Amino acid sequence: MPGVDRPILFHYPASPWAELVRLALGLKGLAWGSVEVPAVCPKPEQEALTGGYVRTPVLQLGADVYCDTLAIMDALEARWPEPTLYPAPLGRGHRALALEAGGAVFLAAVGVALGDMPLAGNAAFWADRERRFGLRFDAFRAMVPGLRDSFAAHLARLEAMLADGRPFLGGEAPGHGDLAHAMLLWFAARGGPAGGVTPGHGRLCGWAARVLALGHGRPEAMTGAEALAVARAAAPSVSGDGPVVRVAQEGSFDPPVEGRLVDEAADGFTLLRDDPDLGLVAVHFPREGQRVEPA
Ligand SMILES: N[C@@H](CCC(=O)N[C@@H](CS)C(=O)NCC(=O)O)C(=O)O
Repeated sequence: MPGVDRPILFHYPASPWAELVRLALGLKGLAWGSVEVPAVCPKPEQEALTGGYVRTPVLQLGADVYCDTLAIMDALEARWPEPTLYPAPLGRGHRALALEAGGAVFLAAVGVALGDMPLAGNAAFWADRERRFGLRFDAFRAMVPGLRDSFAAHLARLEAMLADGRPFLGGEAPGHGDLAHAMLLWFAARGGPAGGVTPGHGRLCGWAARVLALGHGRPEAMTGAEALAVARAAAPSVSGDGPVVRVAQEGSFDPPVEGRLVDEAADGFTLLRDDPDLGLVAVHFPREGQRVEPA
């Protein structure tokens, strides 16, 4: 059963941020446990594991849980350093590219991907996104033409970055930044065959194909209950004591995760939760995008 030696991913097939992690698992050639969760709340097993973090994806290694792709990439890189997600010459600079993919251009990709998605038949999805992120169907639909233009401008920028014939955004090898931007194109293609890519984007198509060809490694289906059993049987990688805090995400109304702040580093921090069912669980977050408040 996957555990500390095999990562477990909570995800759903259509999730673009999960696609970023699936590609990282492909780049590293890993076998992993695949727990499929719904695209809308509730997500009982994921909530039980994280203490309330319900965004997608989440990575589990034993009794350690990584929320947000930035924390997930660091965990994969620390445990399986080769092949690296941060190849030279950019190295950790790949993170800046990845952060750009999570900024305004992400909503532009959502506009291309979901711009024609009707309310009828998708009411539960739109209600979830309005309640949790304030994304109202009507307001979103009004933004779609502008979002499509923004995404086209972004594609032109990527094409320019590849103009010297480099195979990947940072040079000869793919890294975190490539996965993040290719995930945007992968998602945008949901909205139509080409996802805004035109024949004028000569280099972009080849680059996206090379990144997506990394594949997903070797997923093995498992249930949420099996993943919880792995956490129950394992001990977290960190221990100690610290102040009780609550962590929520900027731009979302999802409930906060509460725990003792036991570890802080430049790129992220860790809460330890003493869970009545699972025992001690360490929940790791990146710095970016998190609001930390005293409980
Ligand atoms: N900054 C987060 C963004 C994650 C995110 O926005 N994920 C979307 C799905 S792709 C999400 O959580 N949507 C609501 C949901 O899946 O419940 C990360 O890097 O993981």
